[in-house]
Amino acid sequence: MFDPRPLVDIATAIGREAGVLVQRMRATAVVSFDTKSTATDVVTAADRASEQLVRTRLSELRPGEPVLGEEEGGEVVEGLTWVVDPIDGTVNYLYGIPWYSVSIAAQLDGESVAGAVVEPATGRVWTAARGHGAFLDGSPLHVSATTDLSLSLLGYGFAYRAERRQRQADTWAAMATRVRDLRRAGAASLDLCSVAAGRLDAYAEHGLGRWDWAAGGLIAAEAGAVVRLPGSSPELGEDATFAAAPGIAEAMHGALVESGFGKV
Ligand code: LIP
Repeated sequence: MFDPRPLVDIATAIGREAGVLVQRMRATAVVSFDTKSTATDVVTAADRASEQLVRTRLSELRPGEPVLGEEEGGEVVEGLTWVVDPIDGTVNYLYGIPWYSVSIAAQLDGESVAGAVVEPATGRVWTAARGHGAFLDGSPLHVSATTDLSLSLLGYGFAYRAERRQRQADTWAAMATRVRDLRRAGAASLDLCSVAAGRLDAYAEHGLGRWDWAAGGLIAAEAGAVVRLPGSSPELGEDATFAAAPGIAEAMHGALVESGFGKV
């Protein structure tokens, strides 16, 4: 019987090493950056250094297994693939906002079976192995018990392209009167972990990379969340990521659709 838990240990150990590196780079040098899809879509030297470290360590500990990373690319193949976001929440990192992560997941035939989301700024580590629960620093995680949409806290995000951001803003404006409040924290992996911990009751965003949701989506699901990954919920949009506490998942899904979320 396949046991994914040793893969969590590897993701955690390497994620911690990469976390130390990006913290040191943040503390000792001006954060240099380039841009990618738009002027606001940045990549720092630390993103690149972190991914290089993760790739090197995976080649040592898991020789021959493919890696898909945000900065150097790759592809998901049959069998095991490591999926890496070297710094998730790069804009937060650039501004010195301590809400970013190193996210490492192991996927089997494209489905996450193990994941670790490391918070370099605090040392906290979120983990999950498929079928074995989700944890924050070893303590079990459970989603919130909320059942009232109007009292729920909804996390969300924006794309980098301005024309899509306006449509997304219209959706969030429509949702603002249907939930308790909204939060835009800037790191998808940690937004998904926040749902797992009951710090958010739901989270939704379009346009994430596999590396953004690969570990956090598993952690949220293993903590009891209803999780819809890109391609699984056409009503929310082909590139939508959705996670919600089960008590409000259906109502939140419906409110998002009514607010135009599926058409942004
Ligand atoms: C970020 C996500 C965030 C999203 C940003 C960006 P990155 O990932 O974590 O949720 O809103 O646009 O995609 O680029 O920092 O790895």
